[in-house]
Amino acid sequence: MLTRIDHIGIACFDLDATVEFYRATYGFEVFHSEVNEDQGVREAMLRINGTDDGAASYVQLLQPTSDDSPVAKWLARHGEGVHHIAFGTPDVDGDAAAIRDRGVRVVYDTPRRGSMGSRITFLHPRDCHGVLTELVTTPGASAAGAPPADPSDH
Ligand code: V0V
Ligand code: CO
Repeated sequence: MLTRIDHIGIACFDLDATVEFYRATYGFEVFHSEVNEDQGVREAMLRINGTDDGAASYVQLLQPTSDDSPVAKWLARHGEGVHHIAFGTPDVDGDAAAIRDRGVRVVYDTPRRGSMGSRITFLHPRDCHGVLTELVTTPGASAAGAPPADPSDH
């Protein structure tokens, strides 16, 4: 099941200015950034810490790329702020199916492509006490814990 917080997604109007705020205020650097046209976002992942399954926790800053995207709709209604929380799991397909069986609406029939080649799906906020909730499986993350260090590193 869900093993950790993968990221907190934050909607912003100006990605570069928001990245600079996080850098100047907290010292967080951009670990990865990409445009995801399917999701209608330009995003930056700020890496906060490593975790024991070999993945990490991030702040995900999101600027919409189109006016009809979920993040644009959210910004128009609420302004900037926390948009979603994402839990990490080694098995997004299995967990989404199990959660759907408990009566929570899962937004996609099949997980879609997320940041850094991950597979993601979302749970409807109206079924989750007002929180848009994402499930994410990071490629290479392991249910059994982090893989042993590569001996060639020594
Ligand atoms: C909408 N609602 C939210 C919300 N967005 N509540 C809490 N947090 C949010 N972020 C509420 C809204 O207040 C309404 O509540 C209701 O849901 C319907 O809202 P709507 O504006 O009419 O929106 P819909 O129905 O068109 O779409 C809502 C859903 C949509 C959740 C289906 O936002 C969606 O598909 N989200 C998943 C995709 C996404 O958000 N992508 C951007 C992040 P009332 O008024 O009815 O009570 S991309 C990402 O995270 C990536 C790439 C990654 O992590 O790798
Ligand atoms: Co996300």
